[in-house]
Amino acid sequence: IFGGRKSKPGAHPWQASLQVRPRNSTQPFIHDCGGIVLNSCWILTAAHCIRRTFEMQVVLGGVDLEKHEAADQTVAVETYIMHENYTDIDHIQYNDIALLKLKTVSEDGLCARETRFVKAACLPPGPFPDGMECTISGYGVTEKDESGSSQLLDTKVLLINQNRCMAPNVLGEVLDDTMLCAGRMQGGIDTCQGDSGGPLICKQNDTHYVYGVVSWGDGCGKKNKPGVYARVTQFLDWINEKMRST
Ligand code: 4AZ
Repeated sequence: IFGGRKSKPGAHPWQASLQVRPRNSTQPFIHDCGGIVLNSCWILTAAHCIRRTFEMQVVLGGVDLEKHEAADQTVAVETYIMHENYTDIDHIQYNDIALLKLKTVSEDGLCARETRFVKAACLPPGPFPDGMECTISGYGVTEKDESGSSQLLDTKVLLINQNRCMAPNVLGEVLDDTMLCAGRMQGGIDTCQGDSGGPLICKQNDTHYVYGVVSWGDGCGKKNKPGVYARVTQFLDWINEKMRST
C-alpha cells in the first residue's frame, strides 16, 4: 500500500494473507498475496495469485505477519477455483478472480471461526457511484519498502469513472468491464505488488462490501495511473455458483 497507515486490530477482519511454499517442503510459508473472507470456508482472491505448484495457506485475524498474535487463525487451502476466462495479456489481467476453499478443521464443517478479528465481507448488491470513497488494505510494497510491509496498512481511495480511466492519458482502451479503477489521480495513494488479491471495500449503511479485488496497475502511486481491481459485481453469479456447487 502506498500512502497507507498501520491498521488497527480488527479494522479489516475480512483481510487474508495468502501464503505459499513449494509442495512437500518444510520451508516456512511466505506472504504472496491478499485475500478476502467471504464466509468460514471461502476466500476471494485474484486469479494471478494462484501458484499451481505451491502449497497454499491463509492467515486471518492479525495485523502483523511477523508476530504471533492471539487473533491469528492459520487455515490450509483445500482447493482453488480460477475463473475460466482469466487471461494475462501484456500484464493486463482479465477476469482476474479466484476462490480458495479452506480445509475444514472440525466436524461441524467450519474452517475459519468468526471472531471480532475474522469476519466476512458482503458481496455488493449492485454498482456504487463514481467518486465514492472506499478502503484498500494489504501487506504489499510501500513507498518506503520494496519488500512489502509486515504490518497491515490501509488507506482510502475513490472509485474512478470507467470512461475517464479508459482515456489515452490514463490507462487506455485495454480496460474491460471485468475491471474497475480506484485511487487518486494526483498519485501517492495506491495498492502495489503483494496487495494483489486483497480487498477494495466500500461501506454503505454500515455494511462492508467487497467491491474490488486488487489486480494490476501501471506501477504504483503514479500520477494519472489509478489501481485496477477485478469488478466483483461482474462475478456475482460466478462466485455464488462455485461456492454452492463445490
Ligand atoms: C502487482 O504487481 C500490482 N498499483 C498490484 C497492484 C498495482 C500494481 C501492481 C496497482 O501485483
